[in-house]
Amino acid sequence: MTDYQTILVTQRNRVGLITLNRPDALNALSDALSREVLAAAQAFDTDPGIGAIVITGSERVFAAGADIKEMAEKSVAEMYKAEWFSAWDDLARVRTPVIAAVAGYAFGGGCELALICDFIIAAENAQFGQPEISIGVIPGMGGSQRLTRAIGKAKAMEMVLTGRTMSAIEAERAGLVAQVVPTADLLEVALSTADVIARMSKPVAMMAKEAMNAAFTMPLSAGVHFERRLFFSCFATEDQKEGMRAFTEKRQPNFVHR
Ligand code: CO8
Repeated sequence: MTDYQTILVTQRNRVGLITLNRPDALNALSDALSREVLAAAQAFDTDPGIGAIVITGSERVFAAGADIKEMAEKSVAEMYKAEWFSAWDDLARVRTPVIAAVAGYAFGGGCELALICDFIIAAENAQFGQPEISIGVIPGMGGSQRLTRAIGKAKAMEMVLTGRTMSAIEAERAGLVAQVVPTADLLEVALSTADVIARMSKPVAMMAKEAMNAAFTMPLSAGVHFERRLFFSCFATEDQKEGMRAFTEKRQPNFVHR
């Protein structure tokens, strides 16, 4: 596999695992890290042997935000010309399902990275926050939009304006995370959940993800129409035939991911 400096990349069965690995900087999202995460995710996305991706950090920290030291002295022109952090926009375009497995701090860009993923599984020690305002900026990786869609205006506005932290329990109650698990079990639960997804038909899982994401960009009638077209498209796959045949023959389907 490619030699990465800021992440670790492994594979278990049909699941690709990306581990943020800048322990000395609490996994701060540097420019290099953002490019490496994108490269690894895109490589998994086009790998027929991969059906789901997990992005995680360490037990102490998912990511403590964008790299403040790297950003601090940048000019507008520098950031504008480089379209700073556009790699994260490209990560949102990865079509394979992506799970964020979050333990410890998920602050600023760390929280926003988790929100870019399709859903979040949190450890009991996870803490979410958008503290950018306390260092004189605002969320810049989609937090103002995705956090608001995830948990509604009241809590999102409170978090972004005060910079306060949200515990894993509150995050589950608010609908920010799919489930909270004991910290020691986080990775295993995330990988097992990803494994369930990865055993499904990959093109159909991609279509499901695409249809779900349309809910965030389309009005209801257009979204329902879009879903119906994708539903019909499932019938062009070998896996739809296999899935429905397996049901009638009372056996497990053997998907070929085509
Ligand atoms: N960037 C760079 N370095 C960091 C960051 C960071 N975000 N967070 C921690 N570090 C470094 C510290 O500087 C320290 O390094 P050193 O040992 O060299 O001094 C090391 O990691 C350990 O950190 P602490 O000593 O602070 O550890 P604590 O356990 O005391 O505190 C905290 C942990 C509470 C997480 C604390 O580190 C903290 O508050 N970090 C910053 C959190 C923050 O403000 N995040 C938001 C950053 S801004 C952002 O994410 C905007 C995203 C949008 C960008 C879009 C651009 C287009």
